[in-house]
Amino acid sequence: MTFSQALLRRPAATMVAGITTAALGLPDYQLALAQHHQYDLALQAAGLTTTVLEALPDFPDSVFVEDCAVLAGSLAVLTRPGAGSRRGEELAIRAALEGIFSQVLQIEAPATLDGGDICQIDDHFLLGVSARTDRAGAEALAALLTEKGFSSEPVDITSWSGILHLKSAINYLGDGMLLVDERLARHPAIARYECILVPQQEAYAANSLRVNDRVLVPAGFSLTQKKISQAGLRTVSLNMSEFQKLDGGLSCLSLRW
Ligand code: CIR
Repeated sequence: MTFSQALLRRPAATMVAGITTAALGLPDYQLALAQHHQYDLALQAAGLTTTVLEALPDFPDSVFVEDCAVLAGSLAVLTRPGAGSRRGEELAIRAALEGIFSQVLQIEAPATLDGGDICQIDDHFLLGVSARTDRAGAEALAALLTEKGFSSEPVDITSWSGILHLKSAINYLGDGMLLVDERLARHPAIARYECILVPQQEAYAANSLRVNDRVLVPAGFSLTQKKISQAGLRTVSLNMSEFQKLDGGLSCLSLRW
């Protein structure tokens, strides 16, 4: 898939109050701003035009825009985030998508869905069912995707402890290759692809991001970076420490199309 655009949101100073399960301490806001800027530049270097929306101080986790929408061709689906404190972020992104996508639909209450649970593999979507995305949310999205000619299947991750979203553990690298947390490699929805396994001590790096001719990899995960390079893909490493403190990874910081 070739990407030409990305939508980001500037971190808010309130991000220090974001939801987290990581015991890595509070994020340093100034460092987060600098890392966010480097991320923006990395997308631009990969050929994307980026739009950075204003910070939303009322929503500490709003920098993780990926969770607010799912993009599929000319369709944008606003999500209904599973965490109560994040509900409303999706409405703040609507205007930015309406000018671009011919159809902007919405996951309706009481279903919940986070974009981080949705992994697109060419014309097929894996729909993570998690603590954030419920079955009704996955089914509602599946129905909208079917109408647009995409196939999908649910992947229940509720029994996999320590994995927030499906894409915390599985990301598509293009050319039929999945980057997968090694603990999940045997899942039937995953095992049918060529998998690059991420060792458990580098689990955070399973959220690396293919953008056009390169893969963005979080800095400090050399085993995973080497495996991706050995698969013939160019890697670019980015420091993500302040977002990792909030359980957020490279894919979470943008919507791409
Ligand atoms: C949250 O718990 O919702 C945020 N602190 C992190 C969201 C990360 N988003 C993603 O994986 N797509």
